[in-house]
Amino acid sequence: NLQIARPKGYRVSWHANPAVEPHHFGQSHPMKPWRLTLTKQLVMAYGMHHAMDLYLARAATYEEMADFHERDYLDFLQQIMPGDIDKPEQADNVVRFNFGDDCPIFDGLYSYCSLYAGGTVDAARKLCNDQSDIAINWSGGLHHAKKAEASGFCYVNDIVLGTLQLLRHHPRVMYIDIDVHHGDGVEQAFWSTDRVLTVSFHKYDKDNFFPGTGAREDTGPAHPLNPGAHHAINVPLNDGIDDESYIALFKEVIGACAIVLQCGADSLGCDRLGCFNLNVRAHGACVAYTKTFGMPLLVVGGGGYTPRNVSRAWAHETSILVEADNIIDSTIPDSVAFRNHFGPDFSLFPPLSEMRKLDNKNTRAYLEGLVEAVHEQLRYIKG
Ligand code: V1S
Ligand code: CA
Ligand code: ZN
Repeated sequence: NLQIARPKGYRVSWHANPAVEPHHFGQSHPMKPWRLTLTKQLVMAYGMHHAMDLYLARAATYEEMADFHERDYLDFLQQIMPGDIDKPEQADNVVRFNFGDDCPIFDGLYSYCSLYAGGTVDAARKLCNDQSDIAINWSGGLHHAKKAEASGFCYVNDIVLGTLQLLRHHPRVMYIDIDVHHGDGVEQAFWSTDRVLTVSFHKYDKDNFFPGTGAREDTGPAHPLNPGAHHAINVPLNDGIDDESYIALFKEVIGACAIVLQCGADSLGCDRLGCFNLNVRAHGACVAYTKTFGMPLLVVGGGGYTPRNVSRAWAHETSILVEADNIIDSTIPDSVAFRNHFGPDFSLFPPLSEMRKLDNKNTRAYLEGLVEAVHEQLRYIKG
């Protein structure tokens, strides 16, 4: 078994609770918490757990979640049971809080939410107490949840809760979102403050791709007296964006001072819901670039609907964060549990961009226009 030396430069912490993993959204639902089991198995088979401090995540308390969420909503989340959804007395709240096919009510829902949220709050606190430099919670990253509304497989917005913790110690936080979907819940939560700069890269098609928000011109409330003006950066993309143009775009847009990085793996090629064409290494290159800033870094998961590739990406990204990416073998270890999921190639880096070739509908001129527009916007912020 490979022994990985603890990185000298950075202290990396891993925040997880295995009780998140057995939850089921339903047979046909694309969100599979089991992908976290697969990720953990890969990370352990590579021996990366030796290079991190491992913490069992606590459940976030009701009061912690009420830092962002309305109590009415949390009360509903806490008491609703799977059989209740069709009860007439619950109908108003089910509609008001947006439960249904995307956000089903399943067994243990409140426990699932409080555990993934607790992981991100714990991770943020470790950074604030200077007990960690890079804190990872792959079960978090649920960026669509609103103050009093579930949305897009997300119920509690752990990213907002983690960011609120960071704001207690850091004057400013930068939020970067490489999930294929727009990070609307985080953007909306910090829409009116200049202390959080949100940046989301996503597929944008107002009428045909969830959630339909995140146009380039949506940059924060326009009023000159509002401090949040210009503090939302949206990078709307078309289908099939490839490694080279995505990495170049990411580097052009992201400057210094990154803190919260959402690593939704549905921007990989061959994702069940996503429509980009990225390989595991390119997704990881965005993580590696963000790490070069040397700022305290909170890393969370997010989307990702082809579990074998989600776990490949998040294991690879863990190796980048613990500085073991040059040491580990690209062949998946024989010892990994569920190894059959990684066949026939058993590689950490299968050629995803070749396996379901999508036309790259992002022309060079379109991407250059995006970079220019973002740089123009940043001039307002850098002041
Ligand atoms: N794309 C997509 C998609 N697929 C589903 C879905 C499919 C089968 C099911 F049994 C249940 C749901 N829902 C959607 C999207 C939501 C995507 C959320 C992404 C989350 C994240 O990766 O960003 C972060 C974890 N919902 C929709 O497109 C809405 C509908 C418009 C179509 C699907 N039906 C089920 C609801 C309404
Ligand atoms: Ca995104
Ligand atoms: Zn997504």
